Amino acid sequence: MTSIVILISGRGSNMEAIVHAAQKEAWPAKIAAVISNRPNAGGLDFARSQDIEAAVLDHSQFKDRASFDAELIKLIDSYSPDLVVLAGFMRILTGGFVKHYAGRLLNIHPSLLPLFPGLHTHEQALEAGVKEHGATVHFVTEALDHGPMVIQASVPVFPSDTPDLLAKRVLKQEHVIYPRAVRWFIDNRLTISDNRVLVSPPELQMLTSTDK
Ligand code: NHR
Ligand code: GAR
Repeated sequence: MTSIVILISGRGSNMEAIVHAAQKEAWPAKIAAVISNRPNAGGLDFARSQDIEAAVLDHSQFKDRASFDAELIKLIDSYSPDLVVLAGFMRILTGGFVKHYAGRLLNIHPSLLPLFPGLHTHEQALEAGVKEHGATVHFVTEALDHGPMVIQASVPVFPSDTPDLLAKRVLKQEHVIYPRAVRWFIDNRLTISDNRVLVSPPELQMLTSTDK
């Protein structure tokens, strides 16, 4: 049984997609806890409704990033996870934290990395005038949004798009690729070699959506 801890900051729809996939496909995994750095994150209620332990560690109560991360490690490790999943978690993590979970820490970023790291990716994409955009699941390393990529999904960008419309189109694909990536991890199908992630047996690591 793989033990998973999911970190959120808000709505938690990616967390929900993972929980639903785990139930539907009867994963040999247990979501041991959902932890939010924001006390009022909507995703906490969903976790509780599924009888998943929901915990809060409010970053604003800590004097610096290092002390928050140290306490977060303690809290996460009390659930002995094999995998830690960042699902809309909005705090940059220190090198110490990232090292502690090396090879077992995943994030989903709403862009086709290495394009548009950081925040406000949909605005960045519209500003740049790209004709496709998307999302990336990657292993987390200290360099923000630069870890080895597990799977990506692309969506078209239309002239009539707004950041909100584009975000919705991307989010729908996030809910496809994040559960898939976590499932690959659970099934021991991922290896990192030379900063690249291989899936074995091979499967497409790039999905192309043509949704409006
Ligand atoms: N930490 C490390 N070391 N490496 C990564 O790749 C990380 C990470 C922490 C979070 C998610 C990431 C994203 O997918 C992530 C990847 C937050 C910020 C940010 O600037 C940037 C990227 C990501 C998450 N956060 C502000 C901060 O000062 C706070 C913003 C807020 O609270 O709204 O931490 O995009
Ligand atoms: C998602 O689009 C996720 O990719 C993005 O925030 C949204 C969270 O939605 N993550 C980041 O921007 C990380 N900086 P959710 O809470 O409904 O999963």
